[in-house]
Amino acid sequence: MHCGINVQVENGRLTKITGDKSHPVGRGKICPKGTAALEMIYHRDRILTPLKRMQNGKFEPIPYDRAIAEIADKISKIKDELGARSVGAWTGEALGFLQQEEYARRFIHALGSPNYFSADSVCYAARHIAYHLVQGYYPACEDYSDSNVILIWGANLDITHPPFMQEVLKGRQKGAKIVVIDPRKTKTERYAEMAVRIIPGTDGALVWGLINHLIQEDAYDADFVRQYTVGFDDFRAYAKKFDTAYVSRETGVSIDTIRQLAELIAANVPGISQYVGISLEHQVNGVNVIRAMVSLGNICGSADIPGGSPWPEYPNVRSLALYDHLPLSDFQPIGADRFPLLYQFRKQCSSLAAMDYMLGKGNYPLRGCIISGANPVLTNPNAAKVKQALSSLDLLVVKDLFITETAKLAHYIIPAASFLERSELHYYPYKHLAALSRKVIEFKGIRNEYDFWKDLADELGFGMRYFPWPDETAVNQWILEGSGIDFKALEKSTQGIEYAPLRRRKFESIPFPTPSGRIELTSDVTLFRDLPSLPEYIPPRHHPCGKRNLFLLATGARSPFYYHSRYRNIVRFKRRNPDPVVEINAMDAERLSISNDEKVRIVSKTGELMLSAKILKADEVLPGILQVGHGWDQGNVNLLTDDTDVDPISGFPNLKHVVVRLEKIQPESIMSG
Ligand SMILES: Nc1nc2c(c(=O)[nH]1)N[C@H]1C(S)=C(S)[C@@H](COP(=O)(O)OP(=O)(O)OC[C@H]3O[C@@H](n4cnc5c(=O)[nH]c(N)nc54)[C@H](O)[C@@H]3O)O[C@H]1N2
Ligand SMILES: Nc1nc2c(c(=O)[nH]1)N[C@H]1C(S)=C(S)[C@@H](COP(=O)(O)OP(=O)(O)OC[C@H]3O[C@@H](n4cnc5c(=O)[nH]c(N)nc54)[C@H](O)[C@@H]3O)O[C@H]1N2
Ligand SMILES: [Mo]
Repeated sequence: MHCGINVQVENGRLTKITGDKSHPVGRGKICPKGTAALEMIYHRDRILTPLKRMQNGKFEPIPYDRAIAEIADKISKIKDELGARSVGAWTGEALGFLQQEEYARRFIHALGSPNYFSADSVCYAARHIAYHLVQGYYPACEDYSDSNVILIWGANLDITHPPFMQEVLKGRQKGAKIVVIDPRKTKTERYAEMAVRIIPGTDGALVWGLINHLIQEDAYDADFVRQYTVGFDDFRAYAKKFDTAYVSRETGVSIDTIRQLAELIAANVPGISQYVGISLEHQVNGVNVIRAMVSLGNICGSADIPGGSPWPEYPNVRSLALYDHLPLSDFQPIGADRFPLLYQFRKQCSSLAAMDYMLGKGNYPLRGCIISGANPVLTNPNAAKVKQALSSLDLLVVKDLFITETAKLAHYIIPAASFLERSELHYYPYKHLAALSRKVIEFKGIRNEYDFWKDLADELGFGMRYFPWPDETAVNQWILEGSGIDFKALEKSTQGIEYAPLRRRKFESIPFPTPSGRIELTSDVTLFRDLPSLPEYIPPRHHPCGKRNLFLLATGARSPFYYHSRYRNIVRFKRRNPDPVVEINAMDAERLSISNDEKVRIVSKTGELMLSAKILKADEVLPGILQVGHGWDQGNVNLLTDDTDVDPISGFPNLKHVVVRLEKIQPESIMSG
């Protein structure tokens, strides 16, 4: 979350990490994972030398230079035989979404391949597309501290985004009402005025119901809508379908609660802010549901006002990516045919489609892949297929701190440098701040991300042209050149530098950054193939909810101690959170005579998994819903998720309403009981 931290280094070794009270993000608070970075960085399992998988399947150490030479050689072979696009690069959540990922994008384009993948195929890109379609920007952190009502949709900010939660709590202190919409009780709910338990996958119906109420009651901001939006007539006509009775049937939320929520919003227009969590992206209707949510905020008139949804301005910095010079769009970026918006808006190839290309089911073969900072065997849907696809490659390189489930499939494992072993630029667009994090330690022989891509590029003969900078400091200076942000000042500043003053109500003087220059309640379909002009709600195909032993499985609710598959090797965390469990409502457990800690089997269309049951109180989760966290190597929930059940616009997988059967391990005991 880019929280400000202070690190103490003694004789070249980190000794302490504390929150930096002067830093505008986090203000000195850090989560358990912040201090645990020490244990992660000096962990005895950390890989300190490159490894090569031998014919007998065992990994042997190999000198770094030799590893780079062999990898470059294999890349060249694939390129000569099949073309550069048969090689891809993939970066994960551990590297963030700016500078570090741009090295990989730059490298793969310089090689001549359009195929860059990242965790973006399952995170963030869907909301990026949705927000940009409606208003042309993504606010990240809405102006919670000055809001009247804060709607938190399918997110657990208290655990997942502590800096944003601080803003929410500031708002609450000033009287803001917090509403949490979630099928389960969360830590964030402690602060909520209203907790709305919703059937996963049905948020779209609730949003439209709220929109309908606001319009029917004339409680929306009609002046703003008239002056600054397009498509309102169609939007209003469509909203009429969502009467309270229908919405209640669809979402499982009572008519009273829907009314109460609608009235709360109506009474507090325009000071409405929202947080749209990952759960919305992991629905098969994700982009459109989020478009509807963004539209709800906009008809309230909350765009770019204090207490609403700010329109951030970005610094005018240089991009390391080569899309302007080497677009390579004619080379069929993987997934761009099926999910053109994913490519158009985020320049992302679909990592789900990549698996098909690896398995020979794409338009051309993908035979080589370099993965850094990701662990897709545990984090991408349909884990069995991911494993099979990655194992089938001619070249798989994994750069990581540890031998992960993904690294085990690699031909070469390259040791990674952690975030404290690099220097990089950070931007906080909602605060208009730029900051520089410093390299504070070094492990002999371990190359950071920039050095690694540069080394490979040098070996392949395009280093001089595309990676000319001797080190990351030179890269940082180049990125900032001409931006007005002074590198020297940034180096000295611990709190970041404001790159532009915060301004509000910019739409009064400049058009919104959409094709029409207005908020687009409907999108111009001719621009976007396959996109309904209205953000329509398509009910998820199944509502089994508690019928016999059929359930909807939501996956991936975050734990405070883990970050996806990371930190599982931190002993004190493992002790508190030792095993994956399946959460189940007490009434369902009783109905199926399942007791706490009992091992049960979960079966989906894709696979099956045995886990211990954790029974939640009847009011802590809706009946008919199961929840399992992701990132466990033993008990990988992505064995159950389906890579073909996707949002047709973003290509994102359904990870939040997977239909499953729950079975007792000995079925005869159910029959006799
Ligand atoms: N500690 C920790 N923090 C993290 C991460 C981590 O792994 N660990 N990961 C980071 C990343 S990459 C991300 S993307 C964010 C995610 O952060 P958030 O968006 O806050 O996601 P979660 O914490 O998983 O919370 C999702 C909530 O949605 C609920 N939910 C499930 N299905 C539905 C549904 O259909 N509708 C609604 N309304 N709710 C639903 C779940 O019960 C759960 O409580 O967290 C980031 N922060
Ligand atoms: N079922 C289900 N699956 C999900 C989700 C869900 O909710 N449900 N959430 C999805 C989401 S939102 C996301 S963002 C993805 C995340 O998916 P991934 O990006 O695959 O995330 P991680 O498991 O955190 O993998 C990060 C890897 O990088 C390594 N690493 C740590 N620091 C560094 C570094 O500095 N350099 C390098 N090179 N490596 C480093 C870690 O050891 C770890 O192996 O998971 C997705 N998967
Ligand atoms: Mo994510």
